[in-house]
Amino acid sequence: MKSISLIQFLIEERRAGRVNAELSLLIEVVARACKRIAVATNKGALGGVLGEAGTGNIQGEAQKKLDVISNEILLEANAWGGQLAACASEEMEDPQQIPDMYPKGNHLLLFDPLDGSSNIDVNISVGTIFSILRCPDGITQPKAEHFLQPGTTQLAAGYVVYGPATVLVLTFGYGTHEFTLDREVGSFVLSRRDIRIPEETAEFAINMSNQRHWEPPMQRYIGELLAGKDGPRNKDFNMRWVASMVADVHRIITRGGTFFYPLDVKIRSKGGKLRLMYEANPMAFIIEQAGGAATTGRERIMELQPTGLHQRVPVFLGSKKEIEVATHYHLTADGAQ
Ligand code: P6P
Repeated sequence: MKSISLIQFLIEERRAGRVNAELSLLIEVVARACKRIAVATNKGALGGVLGEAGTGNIQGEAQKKLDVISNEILLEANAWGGQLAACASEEMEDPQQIPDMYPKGNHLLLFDPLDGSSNIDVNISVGTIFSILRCPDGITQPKAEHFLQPGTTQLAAGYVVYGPATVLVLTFGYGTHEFTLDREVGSFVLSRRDIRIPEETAEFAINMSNQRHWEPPMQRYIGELLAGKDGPRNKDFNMRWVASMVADVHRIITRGGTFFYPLDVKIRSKGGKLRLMYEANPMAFIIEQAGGAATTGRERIMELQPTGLHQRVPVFLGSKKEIEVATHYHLTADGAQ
C-alpha cells in the first residue's frame, strides 16, 4: 500500500470537504509538537528529563520535568500559528492567551501534555491527549467559561502514544484514523484508516485495588467478569491496567476491550479521577467515531455540560456491548430503568 503522510491525508480530507484549512493546519501543528515531545521522552535518563520538576500543578500533583517540558512545547508550537484564540492544559490553572504579537484564530486547544507521567521513570508508555473546540464568535480573550462546551461540539480530538512506536490517533468527526511516526523521514504515516472497535470483548481494564470502594453496580459488573465461565457471563475475561490512559485506550483502539475509572468513595467528592475536558471528552470522541461507547456509567460523556475547566468524571469506554451492560447496571441500581 502506498504510504500516505498525515499532511497528504489532511489535504485529501480538505478536498472532500470534511475538514477546513485552518483546522487541518492546527492538527498538523499539534502533531509536529508531539514529535518534539517524543524526542524528549525517548531520551529517558540520558536527557536529564526524568524525575520531579519540584513544582506542583493545579491538580495538586507533583509535576514531572517532562510534564513541564511537554506543556511548554505545546504552548510554544501553537503560539504563532494563527489558528488559536487560547490554550488550556491540565498543567495550568487558567487558559493561556495567544501573545499579542501573533494573529489569533477561532479555535480553542485543550490538552493533557503528558498523560500517565507517573510511568515515565519506569519507562512505560505515556501520551499526549488533545481536544479542539471552536472559540465563540467575538471572543478575543477566551476565559475558562468559553471552553466549557459539551464534548459533542469538539471539532477534532486525538492522542499520541509514546511507546515502542510513536502513534497518533485522530478524529475530526469522520472516523478514527491512526498514523505511525516514520522516524527516518520524521513524518506521521497513515497506518489504519477508519478504525472499528469490536462490539464484543473479553478484555477489561480497571484498577482493581479500588474494588472495595466501588459502588454496588460496579462491584456486580466486575464480579461477573471475574467469575468468568463459572458465572452469569459464561465466558472468561482477561484484565489489563497500564495506569496510562493513552496506552490503555490505544490497546482498545487496536483490538477492542473496555476501560473503567468508576466513582469510588475516595474520589466521589471530586466527581471522579479523570478530567472531562482534556481526557474523557477527546477519548470519548475517538472511541465513538471508531464504533465504541463512552459513558460516566450513567450518561454519555460527550453530552455532559461542563461546569469547570478541570472537572473530573467517571469514565466507562470501549467495546459497545460491554459499556451498555455496565451502564445498564448503574441505571437500574439508580431505579432509572
Ligand atoms: P491510578 C494517569 O495518572 C491517569 O490520569 C490516567 O492516565 C490513568 O488511566 C489513571 O490516572 C491511573 O490512575 O489510580 O491507577 O494511578
